[in-house]
Amino acid sequence: MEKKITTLVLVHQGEKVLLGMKKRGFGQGRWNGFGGKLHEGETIEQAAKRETFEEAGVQVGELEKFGVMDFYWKNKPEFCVEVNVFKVRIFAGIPTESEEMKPQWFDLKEIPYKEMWQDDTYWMPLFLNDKKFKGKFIFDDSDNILEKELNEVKEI
Ligand code: 8OG
Repeated sequence: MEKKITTLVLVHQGEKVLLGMKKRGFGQGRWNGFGGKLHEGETIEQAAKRETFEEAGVQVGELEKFGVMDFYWKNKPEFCVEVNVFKVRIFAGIPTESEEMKPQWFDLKEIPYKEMWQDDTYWMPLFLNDKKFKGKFIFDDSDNILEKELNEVKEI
């Protein structure tokens, strides 16, 4: 099994959440939090902070871990992406466009789910209500969900 460990950081302040339009690579054309793969020797938290700075130009304070999910593709059974989801409430700097991401604030009532990964529709409401979760999703070749498992948990 080839497992890709990744991070995902969402800045959530009151009625707003900061998302970025992914301009290139995996997930291109979708709004998402900030994050990516770990560099050698990095912890998951270090990678989450580094990626958020590189992609959105903001330095984040405390990271709160909210979720862990495993993603599989039916036609690629030996490959798995683990996404570690963090919430950040405090940051320094001004969200700035990078080569990879174009950041934008969204009102919680106007989250662009149609332009996001399908699974976000399921876990984002838990996340925005401060609920922790674990999940597993299986996609087809077009990234449509074939199977899902999502559970709220007390501790992550
Ligand atoms: O480094 P790379 O561009 O491969 O990082 C991929 C980013 O996309 C990383 O932050 C994790 C995130 N991501 C997935 N799958 C999903 C998903 O299904 N939903 C969301 N919201 N983010 C995802 O890799």
